[in-house]
Amino acid sequence: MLDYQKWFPEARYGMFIHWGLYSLLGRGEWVMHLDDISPSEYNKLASSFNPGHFEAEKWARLAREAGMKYMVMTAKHHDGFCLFDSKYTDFTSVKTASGRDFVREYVEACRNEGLKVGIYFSCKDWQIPAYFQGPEKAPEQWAAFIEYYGNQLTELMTNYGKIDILWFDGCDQPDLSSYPYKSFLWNAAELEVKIRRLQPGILINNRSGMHADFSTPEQEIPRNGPLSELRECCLTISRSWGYAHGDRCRDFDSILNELTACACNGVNLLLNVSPDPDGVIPADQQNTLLKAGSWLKRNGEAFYGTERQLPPWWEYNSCGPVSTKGNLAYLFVQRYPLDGRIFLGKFKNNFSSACVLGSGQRLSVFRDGNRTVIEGLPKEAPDDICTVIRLESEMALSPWLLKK
Ligand code: H79
Repeated sequence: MLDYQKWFPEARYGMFIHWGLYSLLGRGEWVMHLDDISPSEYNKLASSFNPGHFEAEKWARLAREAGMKYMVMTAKHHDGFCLFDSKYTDFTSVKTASGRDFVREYVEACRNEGLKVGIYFSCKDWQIPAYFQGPEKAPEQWAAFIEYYGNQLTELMTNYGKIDILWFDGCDQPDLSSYPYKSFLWNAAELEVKIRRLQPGILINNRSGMHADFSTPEQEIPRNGPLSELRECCLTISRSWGYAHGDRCRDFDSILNELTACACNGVNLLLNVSPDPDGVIPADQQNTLLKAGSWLKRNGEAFYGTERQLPPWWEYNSCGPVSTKGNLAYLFVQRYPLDGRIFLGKFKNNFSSACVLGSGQRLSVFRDGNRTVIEGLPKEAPDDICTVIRLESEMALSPWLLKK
């Protein structure tokens, strides 16, 4: 890991926000494509996109209270509507009904709350005919499209102060969806030099053909892959990314499972919320996030900055999975023992001490042949959501120290 990347696994948890013109229709962010709405019809939405209750500060405060350390907002999604001021198009929130630069309000709110700032930018743009024609059928128009998109990136990288993450998406083209030279298609090499010059230390995801700082598995937590790679899994808190009527939020337990799985696998979690057209994050989404936040306040040490030192099957202990950090192991007790005893049959390490994370209550830990035994847990689980036990080992917890 390079120095400038080190904050990322420490931060571990971010808020993804899908919000734009499509939010008005309440059928997700792909509605223009899925409902086959023409640009001339779709673009009329801009005249009623004027959220009365948009307060970026509220989003950022919620993210902080939820235990998140960074945010990523859709500056432009596939529909091409820009939530920032652009010289190169009128199809922006600044030049339509609201007259507001939502990206500016958002970056300021992030900084006020001490959160790192991420910008999502879609290469795909359904407003631009050349995008559909592609570079082979319409080379000149494609070149102009690439210039347009490059200019907008320059605006985003210049006009909003320090940006910590650039999150590309949709960098494909209908006829060339399996085109092997993505970086050539999107002029990535040249743009990357410009972006990294304008924003030294920025992290760029792996979806544009640019040199990637981290990979971005979507809707799944990776259990394998190289130990050294920085990874961030993006998940929706409901079914949809963009706001959808009647889309119920997942319950807190399922989010807790994702948090622990990310901790155990050393993967960042970018959890998506879907503000309504008025700019309000639905109440059920807020509740789930805040519940997770209060659990993380007590147990965050087992989550932030953990490393994947253990093989994936390490998630299977009789009481629950384990995350690790240096010579520390954190046991997520999903199945709380009736008799106050826990057995671990897979570690070769000797543990020198054990305690309940959160309360600090000491537990006894000893070796019984090949297994580790933890004793002295109270009858009632100390944490009503999920108790975590902190184990200190004499040496680093590496896979080669495990029993086969
Ligand atoms: O921004 C979110 C998605 O809109 C975007 N990436 C995340 C972060 C994305 N773009 N493309 N894809 C995901 C893959 C394409 C999925 C599709 Fe579909 C399957 C497009 C149409 C069918 C998913 C399901 C989108 C609409 C229905």
